[in-house]
Amino acid sequence: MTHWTETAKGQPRIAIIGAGMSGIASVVKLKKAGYSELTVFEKADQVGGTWRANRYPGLSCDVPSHWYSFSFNPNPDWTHRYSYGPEIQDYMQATADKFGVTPLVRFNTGVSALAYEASDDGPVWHLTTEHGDKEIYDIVISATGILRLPQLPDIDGLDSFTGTKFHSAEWPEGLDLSDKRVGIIGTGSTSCQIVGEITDKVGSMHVFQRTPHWIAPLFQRKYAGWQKFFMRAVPFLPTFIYWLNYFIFKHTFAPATNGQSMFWQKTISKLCYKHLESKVTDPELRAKLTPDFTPMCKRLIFASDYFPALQRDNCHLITEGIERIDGDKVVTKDGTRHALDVLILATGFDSSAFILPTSVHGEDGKDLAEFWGRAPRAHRGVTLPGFPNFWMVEGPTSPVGNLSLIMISEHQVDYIISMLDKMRQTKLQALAPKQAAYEAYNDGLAKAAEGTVWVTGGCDSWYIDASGLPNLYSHAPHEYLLDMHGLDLEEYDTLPRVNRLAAE
Ligand code: N01
Repeated sequence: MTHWTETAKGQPRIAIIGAGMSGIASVVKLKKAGYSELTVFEKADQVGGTWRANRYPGLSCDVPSHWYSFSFNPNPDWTHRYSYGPEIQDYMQATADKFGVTPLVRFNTGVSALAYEASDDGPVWHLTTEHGDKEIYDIVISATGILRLPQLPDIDGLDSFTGTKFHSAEWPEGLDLSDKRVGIIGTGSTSCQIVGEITDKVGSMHVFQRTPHWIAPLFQRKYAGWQKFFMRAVPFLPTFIYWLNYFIFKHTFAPATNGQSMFWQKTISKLCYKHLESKVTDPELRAKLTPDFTPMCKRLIFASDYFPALQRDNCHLITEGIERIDGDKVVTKDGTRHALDVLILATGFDSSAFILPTSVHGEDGKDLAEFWGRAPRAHRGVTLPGFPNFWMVEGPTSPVGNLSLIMISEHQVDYIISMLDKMRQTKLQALAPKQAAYEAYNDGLAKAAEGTVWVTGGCDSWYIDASGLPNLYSHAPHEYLLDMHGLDLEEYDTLPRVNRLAAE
């Protein structure tokens, strides 16, 4: 069989795993670049990824709406400066429909295994679905997202809780919380959104805090009709706002986190201190809510309704630490037994999973889970040594602080397209980064990480993996965007075409 790079049409068979924001961006951009043999595998029955899965009350995005948008589908009709979850999910669905993504998606079809084979006809990936179907692809793009697998706390007796218990990402449909005694474990971004939204609607709210987090105010506002009118009427206004948000982030928040600007680190820190001081008047409560690490060390929370909710008469902040769960009670280390009807586990996600636990085997059977261990890395966040033609969107070290993940995904897809174009032009059959290039890239990130607030700030967070370093991009954000537009083939092994074609 002729390899796709040697045919006139030059169409690789591309499997994309996941129909969330990265999967949608992949399809739209690949189609635009002329790649049409696309199949998307989605384990659920809808597109949307994280915005489909998370349905908890108060779900919203703390990245501004006009920036948390696809560059190819600006939305003048966003109703709020920071969008709520259902509106983002509608936007994901509408984008997938408008750009012809939906018909390419195989819903309710998770991928259970991927195996690379360097056959005589050219390298291929064997893909096995959860239903046992086996298919062959030239290229596999993992677009499975980062925070996908719920992380449950290791608490004695958790399984035997006799009330209703669930992780925040598995919110039961139609759950009625009125008059209920509700407990929530965790005080990260998710918990703050839930607590801010439901406390005035429940019987009593019990917030179990292990570590206080810094919280900056969220300057939320609803867009007026005239603002939406201008967004629609003035060409490129949403695009201008998109880039303006990036510009502001690049010159304020980014240097505050990556250690390049003490001025911005102090300024944002002051904002957090002031928010706490002005919104929490009781000194005892304020002391309990004051972290002992530098703001932004853990992912900074943006929320304006959390502190007011905590100070309602029906809300209790519990800081004694959980000892065990006994029947319908959470027992804290001071011996107090907190009786609850509902227990919400807002305890975060496994941030080291990425595509795992899907079995992925590369060259010579190289096992991705073993290769990664608990500290996954990739070359430029996208490619992996020993895994030719297996590429990731939102792979390891992809997040650039609080930069819009949609923006990052789009640039990574551009990088993927540049690899495909190069393969087509030069008739390369497979690309995988050289081990040395991969190591040099990640050594550079590790070195830069030493000066970031994620490391120097004195906290533990989901950013930090088993390597003891953040699984984030630690240089300045514009460097990453530039990286994604400067494919350097010197960093890559071009296998195995070298052998086969050279022999011909
Ligand atoms: O999870 P988290 P999240 N006993 O890992 C606590 C994104 N997001 O779901 O701090 C007791 O931040 C844990 O305590 P500690 C965003 O990137 C974005 O809230 O480790 N407590 C912590 O308080 C965010 O960062 C938006 O001491 C336990 C909490 O659980 C990421 O998702 C909105 C415990 C987990 O916090 C994850 O946020 C929402 C235990 N055994 C989320 N185990 C946007 O707006 C854990 N905890 C875009």
